[in-house]
Amino acid sequence: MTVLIKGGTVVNSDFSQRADVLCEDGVITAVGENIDAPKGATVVDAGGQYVMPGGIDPHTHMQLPFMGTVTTEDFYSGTAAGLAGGTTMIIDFAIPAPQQNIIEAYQQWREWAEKSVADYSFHVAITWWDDSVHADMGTLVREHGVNSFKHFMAYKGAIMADDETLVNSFTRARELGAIVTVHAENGELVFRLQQEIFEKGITGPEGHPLSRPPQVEGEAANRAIRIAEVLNVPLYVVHNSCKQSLEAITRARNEGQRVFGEVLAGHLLIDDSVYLDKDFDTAAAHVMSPPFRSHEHQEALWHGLQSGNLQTTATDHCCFCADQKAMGKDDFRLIPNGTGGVENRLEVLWDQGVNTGRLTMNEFVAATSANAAQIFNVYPRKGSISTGADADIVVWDPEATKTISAKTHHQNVDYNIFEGMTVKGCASHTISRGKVVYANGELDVERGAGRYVDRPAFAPIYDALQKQAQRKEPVAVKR
Ligand code: URQ
Ligand code: ZN
Ligand code: ZN
Repeated sequence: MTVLIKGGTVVNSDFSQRADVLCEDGVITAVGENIDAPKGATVVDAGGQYVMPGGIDPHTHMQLPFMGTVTTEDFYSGTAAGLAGGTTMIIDFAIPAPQQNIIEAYQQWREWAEKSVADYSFHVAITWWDDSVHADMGTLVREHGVNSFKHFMAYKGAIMADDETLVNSFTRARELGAIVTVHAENGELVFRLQQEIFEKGITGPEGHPLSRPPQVEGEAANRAIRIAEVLNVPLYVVHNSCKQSLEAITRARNEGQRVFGEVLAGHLLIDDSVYLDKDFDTAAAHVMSPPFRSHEHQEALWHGLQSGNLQTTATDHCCFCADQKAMGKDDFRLIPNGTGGVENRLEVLWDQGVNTGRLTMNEFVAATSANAAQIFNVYPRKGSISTGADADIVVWDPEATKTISAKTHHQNVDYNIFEGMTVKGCASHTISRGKVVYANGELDVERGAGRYVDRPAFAPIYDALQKQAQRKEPVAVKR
């Protein structure tokens, strides 16, 4: 399969250039002016458009069993919806139940993901601890291309990792040259506040944000940062929603600690007024954790992206339909937590980020693709328009407009948190592994065409430092 993308402007995270892009057998083989189309090539006219690395969404939950039900989006429909919005890779989560063998869980998710139509990878959650978890983390790094381990500091009584688990897992990750990631909310405080609020008689969705105030997130983010600092392991904080967690990350980064922050498209654009909607379905559709916050936090999060203290954007695509959300009709604690967005992330961030001047196009590429590729160690294979990179590309029409709606989206869910938003700038073509899979509003995907992406560990700093101690000479540890 040969595709020539002609007449566009290539936009990478670090530079832009007028250039054609030639893709052969799934790989970018040439980037430059006036490339002639080889015989039989598919030619995409990118005149007046931008040619960017396909989006990488580092935080999704396709067909996740959670809170007594399963998300409605599976790996086939979810990766297809991503392609319709210019996202060509997701990093999802294998989440073992407590006491479940972590490799068994990883294999289960690998099986579920075989139907994907775009590339995917997995963070593996550490939800419990014993010697087998210690050993299996090593197997996952060495034999399965896992370089990131997730820890939910919330969800007490389910998948919450206590401090002992955090310390054990963070220590092990450092030995293996892996990065640790956290869902930063203090699960004990959430549990207590949920009880108090429910017992006061607040049972509707409006109780959800009241039980998870920003302070609860700021405390957990800072705790994870301090533990990572003492144990000398790189840390990635997922779905920062508030000033408090951003301040904790900013302080650590200013002191040279290797901490990264993610922000969701939803948390940048949507505020907590959604929980006051009198319609249960509308309010419940927005129940996710951390919750949407008051407007002051959105501005702070944009500043976090602009300042470089937040590096990536994601969606935390975790979809439940109205009948599932209704499980919490009389008790907000039972509303399955999660919202969608994998199809809309790039277009809403372009509209509210680039069109408003908050972000340059290059910063947009960094925040939607390149930074995630670098942090999770798949750059420049992913996240770059360059010779030798995978041909995962989005052709972006800055003049095209669309109005987002659940009535027309490709996501398998009956609600869209960006419902009614009109955006200017969206994908006209998406190329996945060198094939045109989305063009002019139509998907042309193949079940199972997506591939699992191995993510190599970083230099096992600990081993290097151990050897250095024995050799008494400086060690140049490649990151
Ligand atoms: O916490 C998460 O990231 C998963 C369980 C999705 N749900 C959510 O509310 N964020
Ligand atoms: Zn989370
Ligand atoms: Zn999540």
